[in-house]
Amino acid sequence: MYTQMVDVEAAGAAGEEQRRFDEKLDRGITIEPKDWMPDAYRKTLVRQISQHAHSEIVGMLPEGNWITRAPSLQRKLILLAKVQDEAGHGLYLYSAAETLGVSRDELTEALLTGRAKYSSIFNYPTLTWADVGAIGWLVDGAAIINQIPLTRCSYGPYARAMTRICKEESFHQRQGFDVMVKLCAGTQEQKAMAQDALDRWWWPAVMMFGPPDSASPNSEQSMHWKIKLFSNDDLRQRFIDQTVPQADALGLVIPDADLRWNAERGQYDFGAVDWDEFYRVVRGDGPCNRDRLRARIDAWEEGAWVREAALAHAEKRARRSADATEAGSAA
Ligand code: BYC
Repeated sequence: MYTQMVDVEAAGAAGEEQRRFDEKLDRGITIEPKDWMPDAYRKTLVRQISQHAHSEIVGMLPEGNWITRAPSLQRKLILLAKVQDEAGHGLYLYSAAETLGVSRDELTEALLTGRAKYSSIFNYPTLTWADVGAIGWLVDGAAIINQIPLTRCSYGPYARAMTRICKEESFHQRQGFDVMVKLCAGTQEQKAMAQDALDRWWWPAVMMFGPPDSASPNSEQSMHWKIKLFSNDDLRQRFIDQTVPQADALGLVIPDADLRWNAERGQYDFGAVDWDEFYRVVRGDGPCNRDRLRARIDAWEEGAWVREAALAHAEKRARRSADATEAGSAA
């Protein structure tokens, strides 16, 4: 009898919390770390934000491959700055995930043991300098389209991290486009290199937005919670509509025979995406999955002494400051 009464009360309290949470979502008030939130909302955010953080960190690798081979000092400086920005994005995002009660070590372990996902796009190789241009233009272009709505997502720390990230992403995209402009205005060989990079990066960039809405298990709930504001297919269409005129301006051909303007819809129609390839890459069987993971594991292992030294230093400072406080209060 008593137990039952307690249950009803608890359910009533939870119902009240849920009602306040729903009201905040309705009124566009952000949810903050100490606010009550449904467990599933918290879990979804940890999943998405950590996958996003891992993508930034793994995303440093394909372009990092070209830092030592950039064609000029200026290009090298720009690329260094971009890759450093990506490390910073990873850090903002890991910090946002930590506000949900997971530790950085747990997240890192999930990445290094292959349990966590990261964006499929970073499992493709960067074979020529033009790939650096194509990544900035297409991959960062796709990232901006996906991430601008996230600046208005319902979870405050994620939304605020995204505001800062998006500002830097727009610089990244412009640097990529600028590389493509230069190559396309160069020799025939340079232009062919730019076309080859577009041929290889186009479809993986189209896939970045995730599976079609009809096969996206998380979309409906995430849109209800206002984590996602637009569906995968809507954002994919936006990316294609924005990018086709840019390819035209460069004088490059998008590798899709079915791509054409649909005046009735006011959007481009495009060909079938090879979703088998997408799932293969997401499952770990892309051209570079093993290399990417190996590089992250090596970096983690080689960085162990830095983490140990930083921890020892922090402990020493904490001990000294505690000793000083004790001495002060004894005096
Ligand atoms: N790759 O139900 P869905 C960057 C997974 S960083 C791998 O639609 P959701 C940059 C998905 O996780 C770019 N996996 O999921 C960095 C889910 O698996 P689980 C990263 C993918 O979450 C450096 C399953 O498929 N951007 O731009 O509702 C240099 C079903 O999908 C992918 C972000 O992370 C994929 N492409 O929607 C340059 C943005 N797509 O977890 C550039 C934030 C889907 O159920 N994330 N999956 O096992 C998002 O906006 C959403 O998480 C997604 C997927 C649109 C990506």
